[in-house]
Amino acid sequence: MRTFYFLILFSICFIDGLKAQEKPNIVFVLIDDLGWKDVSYMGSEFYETPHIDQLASKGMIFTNAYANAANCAPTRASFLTGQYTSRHGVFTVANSDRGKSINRRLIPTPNSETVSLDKITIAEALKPAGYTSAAIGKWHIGNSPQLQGFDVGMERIDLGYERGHFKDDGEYLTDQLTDEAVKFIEENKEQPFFLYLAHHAVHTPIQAKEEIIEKYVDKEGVNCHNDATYAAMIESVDESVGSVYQKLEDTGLLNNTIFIFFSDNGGYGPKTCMRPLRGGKGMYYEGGIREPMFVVWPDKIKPNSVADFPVISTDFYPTFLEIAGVKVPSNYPLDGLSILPLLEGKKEMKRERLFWHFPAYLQAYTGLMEDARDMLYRTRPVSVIRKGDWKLLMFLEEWTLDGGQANITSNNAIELYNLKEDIGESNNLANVETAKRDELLKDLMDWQKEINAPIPSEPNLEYEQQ
Ligand SMILES: [Ca+2]
Repeated sequence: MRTFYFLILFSICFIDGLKAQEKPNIVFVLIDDLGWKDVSYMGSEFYETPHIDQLASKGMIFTNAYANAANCAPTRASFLTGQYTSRHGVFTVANSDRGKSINRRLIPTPNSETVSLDKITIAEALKPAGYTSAAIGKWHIGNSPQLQGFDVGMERIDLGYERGHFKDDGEYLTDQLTDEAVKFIEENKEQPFFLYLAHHAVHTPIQAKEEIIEKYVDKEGVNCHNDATYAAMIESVDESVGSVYQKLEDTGLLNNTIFIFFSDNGGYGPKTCMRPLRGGKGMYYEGGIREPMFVVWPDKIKPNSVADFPVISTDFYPTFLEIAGVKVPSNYPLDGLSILPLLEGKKEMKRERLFWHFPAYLQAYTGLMEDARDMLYRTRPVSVIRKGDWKLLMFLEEWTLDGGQANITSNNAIELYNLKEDIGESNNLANVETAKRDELLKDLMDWQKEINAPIPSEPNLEYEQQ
């Protein structure tokens, strides 16, 4: 009889253990401002990223992966909430009226710097499935990770960093965040976890470890990839990715962990470039929003696979829920789609369109400004759609103030590109492919209405009266 009870007890524990193990761990590594070509597997001949390259070859590389915005906070807000910017109101970083007032034709939409606590973050949504979550590194959306459902929140200020990547004692932020991530994996290896490791690298200030910088000082630059300190910063990120992955291997968690590598916006124009893509951080051309991305999941994803289908950072939320076997929270709209079909080898998903909405201004800086629409701003208020190979940008100053649809052939409000033939967005087809233009424009305006996207319409008197 006693043996019988032991057997039952043993079975229950065993089945419970299995259940826990069945839920895959999720590791999401987000780099700050890393450009589309800022890793060697994407073609850079100057930056060296051996760990990242090796990992990318073990999984699936995404060639058309997008951030939800061209700068930091909105992409992070969209990743964590699963929603497009119009739903959470974090459109940009800090104020939306950047640059000189006399150069702005519209009063932009006010920006929210905080994601409301009403939102159900991905950490909150994973909780019912038994996940322990950690947000380590850059947060940037107000409140704290703990108030938004994370069990562990470790921001740079908690590690003694005010600004910059070095502490007085010489400690380097990328390394310390890596140590925290490794510690979290060790402490949580017995139950399913979600680790969101958000590096502050390679955001300004551009600072790196001397011994790594030295390696690049005499190395010959290749076009716009030539800054030794920036390269050294990237190499420290590469070491971090290697260490985290090594920890998963050492703890035996590798086969049951999905590992994602991503960046929050395009590379920083003064230090790097995304050629052949046009533009960089802050612009809504491809260089500002297309990201290096790969996913490794040893038992599920074929090594050396490639996905060309367009995906976006709001897709991670439903992907994680599907992986964890959790239902979408009720009455909570999600704008993304699970990419699991792509990870399983399908070439397409049931989605035709991606959207962006940026009712704000980002001032110019030196670097890549030759790619901008004008020299004063990286971007002015703009709304964007990608559909198939086509991409349309609707510039809201001209659209709102210069006659919209009625003057569409002359007001220069619309740019249309065929990304398949013109990945550098150099040939505006708005007045050539007019049927395609009207089709995408209608889709975009229908979406703006549906999602209640704020369209700035009030003219800026300071501009008008100059
Ligand atoms: Ca960023």
